[in-house]
Amino acid sequence: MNSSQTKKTGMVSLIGKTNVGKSTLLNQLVEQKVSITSRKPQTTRQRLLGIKTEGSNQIIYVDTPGFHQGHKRALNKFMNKTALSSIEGVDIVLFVVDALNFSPTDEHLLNRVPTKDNQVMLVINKIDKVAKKEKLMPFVEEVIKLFPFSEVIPISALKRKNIDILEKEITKRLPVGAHLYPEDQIAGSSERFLASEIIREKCISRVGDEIPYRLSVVIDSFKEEDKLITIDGTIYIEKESQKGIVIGEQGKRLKAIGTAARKELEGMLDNKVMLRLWVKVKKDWTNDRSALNFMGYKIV
Ligand SMILES: Nc1nc2c(ncn2[C@@H]2O[C@H](COP(=O)(O)OP(=O)(O)OP(=O)(O)O)[C@@H](O)[C@H]2O)c(=O)[nH]1
Ligand SMILES: [Mg+2]
Repeated sequence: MNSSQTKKTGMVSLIGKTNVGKSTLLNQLVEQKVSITSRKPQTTRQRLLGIKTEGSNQIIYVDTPGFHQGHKRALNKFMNKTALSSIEGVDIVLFVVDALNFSPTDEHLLNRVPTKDNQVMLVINKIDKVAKKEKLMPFVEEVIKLFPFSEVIPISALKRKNIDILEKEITKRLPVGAHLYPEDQIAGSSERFLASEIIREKCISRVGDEIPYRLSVVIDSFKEEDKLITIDGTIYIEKESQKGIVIGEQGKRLKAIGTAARKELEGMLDNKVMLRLWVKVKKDWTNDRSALNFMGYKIV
């Protein structure tokens, strides 16, 4: 048999409420960091791809912004729209929930998942946090009443538990088709975009709980020379008062953000990196469609 005839390729979307661990799971599935994560909600803002090719199988995972309710800014609408549109046209949907925590927001999103065409698996994440394991079964029984899931898989993305079982179930369901990406490609995003995300991740973990929602990073220039990559980036926030928070006393916080980002970028790019960061105000950008476009959140 011709080997091209036996090739299998599938698109697999990771869908779920914000903060359930979709990006952590994506990184585990492709065994590389392609999507930033944080303990704060609304971290992922765009649709991101992570690709895994093994032998004749290629799985293209789609990470999505976490679905959330109660926020009405243009950025929130963009994120929810992006999440919902990522359910369509894929071969498999992984509906990710936090173990023992199924809220009206999860149910609202589940009601938007079509029951035909897709194969939808229920992925119950963070089982490492469940002290009383006997509580898991009644939880599963309640959730599966709501939707004809093709499979239920309890996992811990953080502790890499049952990731192999999940992968096996996905592989079983891959349709026959030509591969869409070269076999050594893992991230769907450009290095430039990944750099902006890594800087944003370092900001998120170093500022309070509100600023992450109001902060975005734009790469102004990304220059590759023989032994050095020079990256200029701007951290945008919405108000003058937020500027001081990002910069910190005597510039200490910005320096810490820059150092942490540079170290990770050097590992990712396998090169020496010079990173220069600026902080600027773009008034009310999260609620301004043209500013969102400028930040790379393309509203079509
Ligand atoms: N205990 C535990 N924590 C986890 C697990 N998976 C993810 N987390 C944590 O949950 C938090 C959110 O993880 P993310 O991967 O950023 O979640 P997300 O669903 O991508 O979030 P959004 O992009 O905001 O929708 C982080 O602090 C993770 O370390 C897990 O299996 N167990
Ligand atoms: Mg995420």
